[in-house]
Amino acid sequence: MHANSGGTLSNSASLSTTSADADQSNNSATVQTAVDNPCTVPGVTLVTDPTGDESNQLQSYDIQSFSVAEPAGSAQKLVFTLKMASLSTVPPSTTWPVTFFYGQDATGAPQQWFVAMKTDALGTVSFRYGTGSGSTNGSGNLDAGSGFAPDGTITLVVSDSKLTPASGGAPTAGKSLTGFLSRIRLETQTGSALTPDNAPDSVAGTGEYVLSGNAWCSNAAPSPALAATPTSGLAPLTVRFDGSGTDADAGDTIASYTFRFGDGTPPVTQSSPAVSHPYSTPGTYHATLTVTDSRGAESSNAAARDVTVTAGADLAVSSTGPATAKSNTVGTYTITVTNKGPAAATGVVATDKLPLKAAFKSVSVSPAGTCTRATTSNVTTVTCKLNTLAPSAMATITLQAKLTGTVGQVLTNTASATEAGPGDPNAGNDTSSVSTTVVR
Ligand SMILES: [Ca+2]
Ligand SMILES: [Ca+2]
Ligand SMILES: [Ca+2]
Ligand SMILES: [Ca+2]
Repeated sequence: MHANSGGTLSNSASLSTTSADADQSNNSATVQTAVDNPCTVPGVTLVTDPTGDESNQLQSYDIQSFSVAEPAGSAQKLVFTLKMASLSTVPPSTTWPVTFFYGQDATGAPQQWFVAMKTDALGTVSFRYGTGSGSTNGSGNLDAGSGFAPDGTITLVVSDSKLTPASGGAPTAGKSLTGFLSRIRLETQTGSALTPDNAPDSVAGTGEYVLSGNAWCSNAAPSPALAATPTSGLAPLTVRFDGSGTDADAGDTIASYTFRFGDGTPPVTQSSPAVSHPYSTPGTYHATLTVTDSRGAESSNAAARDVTVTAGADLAVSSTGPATAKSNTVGTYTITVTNKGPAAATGVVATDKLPLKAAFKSVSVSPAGTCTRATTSNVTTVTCKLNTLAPSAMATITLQAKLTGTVGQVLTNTASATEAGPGDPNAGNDTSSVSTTVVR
């Protein structure tokens, strides 16, 4: 489990049955897991230890706990916090270490390391690191920021690079430190020491810490990206918005996407990156996307797309004609083309395909229009230019043709309309047919 905000995670399981269950009080269980935050000192608690278990009854030797953190920043470093009962007095000739294993030594054996506060015989305080258990003075000084406080808090800051073993390279994100142990060491004479308190008491190293890397704790705000398809069209226009190009940054995911459509409708916040939104009214809309990443950072800017919705002109065609006709009689078809708007339609053309073998007789248009006709393979097509139709305007075409056929044959006349602009948002009403049955 990995979290950069401390707290408690709950996992609940429950069961149910379709048959009778007399006692439902024992059908669920919850496990709570405390989550330490490696980003904020003291960070992840590695070991806790009883109070008052130090052999010499001095609070300066009484370990309470120790922890590790990797605070946000570009510098790769570990911050250990060793909490003693008190350090209101700081005794001389003492080592307060945290030891652990990382990498391998020159023989291939696990490499033990220590980070420690030390006092010499005069009580001078130093902060040191090195290989081994802390019985030596080690390799060098710990980093700036190391120190102690009278309340017993010892802070030990070590650059990851100082923990470079003979084999394995310095610790980096994803690698583990293991076998944590602290044995307070009171030098009594050269080569021997008392260890008044140990944590764990068993003096067996314990635990594992997987490095997050300090950069992980420096959570960058996510950068939203928004695609829109289409970005223009006739009303009503349904636009699909897609934020899946959003960059959460390394090791992070996007927890929520908030879409604002720019048309006064409520924002939509969801965990998935795509949403479709209908625009019913012509206009230009500024749609935006903001996001929140899985570590709680909100985008500092919004990704945006402008959507242009234009008014269309919905032409509707209807037609009437004889339901029945005797062969070699003249039938009359009435075709109406209505512009249901909302915009004016330009370049309107109505086309009427007469039944097979029907012989064209006459055509007229009200209020105005010019018609031509052509015959191919015994089918005559009449084409009428109706020019511009204002919203709600209607044109009526009256067509006469001599109908021929055998008794029982069904003759079909089909009328349709097109426009040059601005576009017809509804193709379903652009065509109309009439069937005529030939009778005796
Ligand atoms: Ca203790
Ligand atoms: Ca102890
Ligand atoms: Ca992020
Ligand atoms: Ca239409």
